[in-house]
Amino acid sequence: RAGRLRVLLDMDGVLADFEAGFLHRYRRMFPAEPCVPLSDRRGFWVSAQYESLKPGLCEKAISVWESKNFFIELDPIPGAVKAVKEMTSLKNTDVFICTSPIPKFDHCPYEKYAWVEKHLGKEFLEQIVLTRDKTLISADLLIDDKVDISGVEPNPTWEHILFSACHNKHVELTTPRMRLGSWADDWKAILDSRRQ
Ligand code: BVP
Ligand code: MG
Repeated sequence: RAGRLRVLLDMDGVLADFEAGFLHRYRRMFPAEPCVPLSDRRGFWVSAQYESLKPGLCEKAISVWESKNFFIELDPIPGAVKAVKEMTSLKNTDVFICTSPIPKFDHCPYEKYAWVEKHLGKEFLEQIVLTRDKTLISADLLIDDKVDISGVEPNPTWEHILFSACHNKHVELTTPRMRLGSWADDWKAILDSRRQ
C-alpha cells in the first residue's frame, strides 16, 4: 500500500452525464414547463435553480432523477471511460468510484452498479463506494464536480480536484485549488503531482 496513489472518482458529473440526462428527461416529462439550458446552469443544485425559475419546479426536478431508468440511461461524460481504464492500469494507482446516491433508494443504487458494470465492466464493481459523506473516505485525490464538499470530517485526507461542469465553470477557485477541465486535459500530470 505504501507508495501507492489512491484516487476517488465522483460518478454524476464526472463519469456519468447527470446534467444532460436530467434536461433531456425533464423536457420529456414536463414539456409544458420552462427549463434551464445547460449554458445557463449555475450552482450545484438543479432543484434550487428550477425552484427559483418557477415555484413548484423543485419537486418536478426531483421526480426526474427519482424515476426508473434515469441513472442507468445516463451517457458517459466524453473521455471518461477511456480515462478510468487507463488510470486503473497505471502502476501504483488504486482507483475507486465515490458517489452519493439519492435518498430514494428504489432505483438509484441498483442503477449505479448496473451503469458501472455496463460501461466499465464487472471487475469494476469491486471499486464502488456509495456514501452521502465523502469526507469519511480516505484517499490522495477526489475528482468531483461539486464545489463545496463537506461532511463530519473537518480535515479529509484527499485533495479535491474540481471537475468542470456547466454549473461550476463560472466559479473562481481560490488558489491552490485545482481544476480538471475535461477528460481531454492532462489528468496524469495531476496524479503525478500527488505521488511521493
Ligand atoms: O445522484 C445525484 C443526485 C443528487 O446528488 C447526486 C450527485 O452527487 P455527487 O456524488 O455527484 O456529488 N442531486 C440532488 C439534487 C437535489 C436534491 Br433536493 C440536485 O439538485 N442535484 C443532484 O445532483
Ligand atoms: Mg458529482
